[in-house]
Amino acid sequence: MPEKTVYLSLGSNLGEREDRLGQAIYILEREGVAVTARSSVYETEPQDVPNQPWFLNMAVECRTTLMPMQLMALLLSIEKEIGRVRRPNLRRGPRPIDLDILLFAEAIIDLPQLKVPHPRMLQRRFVLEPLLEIAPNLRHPVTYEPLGSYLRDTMNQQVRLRR
Ligand code: GSY
Repeated sequence: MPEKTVYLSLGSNLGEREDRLGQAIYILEREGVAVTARSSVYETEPQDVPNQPWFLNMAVECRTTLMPMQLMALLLSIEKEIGRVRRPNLRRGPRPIDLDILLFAEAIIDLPQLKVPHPRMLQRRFVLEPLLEIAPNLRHPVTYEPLGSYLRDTMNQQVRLRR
């Protein structure tokens, strides 16, 4: 498969959160995925599941020859590798690392195991803010709207740059 540009969201709300983001990037590169841009790290209010610690989130741009399902399998294996190393018995609590495919070139994928663009990315400030930092001109492959136009509706969600 020819090389494609993909965007990933990284999040952690357990333990040494910043180390885990760095570890995920290290493993991506170790496995042959070139990380070509990385956003700042943001401290973000938990969405979906309340009453859990705040997350650190960031976005990365990558170049890869993997197929979408292969990339997803790699992300799952990285989640396992990081989770297993640091907290073998904490399976249902907050996750040490979460890795999501946001965009895979211009692809639109609607499989039970994988949906791209990420179905909730437009409602999540913790995704949009880091993503727009590294790729301010991206458009959504389904709506063709600039991604920046979705940010306004997420401004009630708290996000701050980590210093
Ligand atoms: O979907 C990724 C896991 N996740 C997050 C996250 O990464 N950041 C914030 N702020 N809230 C979240 N809720 C879930 S689930």
